[in-house]
Amino acid sequence: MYSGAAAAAVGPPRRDFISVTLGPDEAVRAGGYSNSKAWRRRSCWRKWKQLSRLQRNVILFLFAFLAVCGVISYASMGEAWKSLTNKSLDDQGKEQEIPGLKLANPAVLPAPQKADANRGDYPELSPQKQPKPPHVRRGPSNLQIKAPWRDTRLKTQHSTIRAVEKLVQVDNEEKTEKSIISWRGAVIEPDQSTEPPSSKIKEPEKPSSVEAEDQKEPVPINERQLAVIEAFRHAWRGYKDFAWGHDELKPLSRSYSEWFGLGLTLIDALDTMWILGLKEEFEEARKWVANDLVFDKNVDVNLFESTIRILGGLLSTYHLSGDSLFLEKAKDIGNRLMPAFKTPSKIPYSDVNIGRGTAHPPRWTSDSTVAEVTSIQLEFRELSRLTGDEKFQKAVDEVMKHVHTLSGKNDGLVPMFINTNSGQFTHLGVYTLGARADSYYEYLLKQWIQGGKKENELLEDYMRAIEGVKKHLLQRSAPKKLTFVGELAHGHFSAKMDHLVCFLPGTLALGAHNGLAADHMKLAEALIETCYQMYAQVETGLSPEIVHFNLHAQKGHKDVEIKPADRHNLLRPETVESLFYMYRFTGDKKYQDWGWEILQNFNKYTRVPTGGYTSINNVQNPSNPEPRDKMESFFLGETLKYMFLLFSDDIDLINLDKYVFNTEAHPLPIWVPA
Ligand code: DMJ
Repeated sequence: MYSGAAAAAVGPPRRDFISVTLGPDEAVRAGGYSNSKAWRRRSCWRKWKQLSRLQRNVILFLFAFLAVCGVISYASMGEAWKSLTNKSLDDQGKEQEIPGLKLANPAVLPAPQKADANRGDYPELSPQKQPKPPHVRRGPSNLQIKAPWRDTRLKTQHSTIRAVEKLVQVDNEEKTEKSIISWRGAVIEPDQSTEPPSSKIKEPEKPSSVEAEDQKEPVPINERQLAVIEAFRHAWRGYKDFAWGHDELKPLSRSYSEWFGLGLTLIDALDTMWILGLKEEFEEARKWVANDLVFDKNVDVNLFESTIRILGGLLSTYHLSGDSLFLEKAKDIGNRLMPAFKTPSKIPYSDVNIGRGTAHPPRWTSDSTVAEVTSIQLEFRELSRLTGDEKFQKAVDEVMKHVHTLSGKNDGLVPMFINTNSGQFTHLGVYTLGARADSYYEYLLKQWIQGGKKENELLEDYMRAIEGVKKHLLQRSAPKKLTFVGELAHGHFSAKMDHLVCFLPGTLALGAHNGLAADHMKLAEALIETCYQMYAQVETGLSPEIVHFNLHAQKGHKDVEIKPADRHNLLRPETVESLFYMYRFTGDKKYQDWGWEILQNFNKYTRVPTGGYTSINNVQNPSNPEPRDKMESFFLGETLKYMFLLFSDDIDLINLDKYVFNTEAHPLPIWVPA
């Protein structure tokens, strides 16, 4: 190899060689070799200078040409690389493609390192790191309901109302955490599920409409619903301030009364808070249930009341929230109520000591009330389905089977009492759809619906009973010709109707919705008009406990007469309950308007400024309705819940093809939803 250094050492090869002063490395050069960069640069420059102008130009041209070629080929290689990459991604997509099913999102494969880096930067977005409170377990997926306040349209309205603020908050939360299915402090992940522990008992199937329903636009909360929320919060404030953890609020004396000593109002109100979207209140109440609700108490409770309010309330709250705390508590109270069934006839006693595990009838009799022993079935059957323990369902089914076979009915109408020793009806000959018999009829239909419309005996008994009502108890009043349900006592018709009977239009409508005779709906329409008139014809616009209808027109008399002993109002739910069903099934706005009037009258005559609502003694005296100083737990459990649902246009807010309400307005799942 030739080098300038070597040439310099051996003598000038070219004619214009110029001798130069050597630098510090002469000694090396004298020895022959140096690899210093400066030396190499200088040597190259000398060589370049030695070239002719032509040679230099040719070389420069070649360099320029190569540079241009390089740029062009780089650009075209980039394109080729890109299309190659895309092609391979497309190919990956095709591999995943199933005939007839198009991938919603084309495969995009970010550089793995980058993805990892992202996870590191934003740990809260990492799916593995979703916070998961330990108490939360999700109920059956088909039974989760959405919070009713999701709609973003509400963001601009009613900014002063906290319910709406919550709505916005929750809506925002949902935007960031897509895996959350439900709200309320409970982060619920789609992969969590609560399986009934045993398959011995029927399980609900996932309704096919669930996915579609999940994608529906949420229905905004309207003004009337907001008014219900406001009323609830006012009632709750009174309870919280003066009766927290006790059974009922006494809003005037700002204290409380105890019945079972089990926080009845709080438990009855749990699922209402859920449905109304009152997150904070719900969480507070949940804490009380977790820390303070103890059933191991030496206390006598009424089997029916504690089943429909406590067991029913806990079960429905479990289904809505998916929070296993409520199921655990439901199991506890369910087990403690079981001694009631240890009777000679298996017809349960009315009272149970839940601490001691003993049961007994009332002191004065060994009879139980027919409505009571036949209106605990929805709850105990559901408890069996959830726990896999058949004993609950067996006990209550036995009661129904027994009552099915009993003599003493009148065209399907049952007497009011049943003896726990003999298992026979007592006090024969008196038939009513009011107190002591009412929910027997309601639960015939609802059990049939709950069980997937298969239990024919229940349907038979229900259909026969409605025929009995038509035959023996229906009459028309004067002057307005209102259809009403009276009573029959030893062959004598009485034009007396309890407000309690106003559950019937709703139940009839529910039956018609489930395919029963169309004339049931006609009857429902007539009866709900009557129930409304029981409010509208009264001075305060609130119904008394009992009315008597005029059968003959008399000058200056309305259809509705009220006896002094019956003119109290306990904030009962039955009429608004039926209004809710009627509106759901007909869409006729007049039912909402009637309910709205009732709510306004509750606000006018029963609202206590310091918190809470009170029962009143005299619905006929607007200037002094005589407050009774008691807020029944069903005002929060039922009345306000049905009001809220009545004013809603969202049929999926407790969809009646998926849920059946117990007689205390606690929704329980239909096992085989339509
Ligand atoms: C509630 O406890 C229940 O609705 C029951 O069936 C009847 N009485 C009250 C409400 O009025």
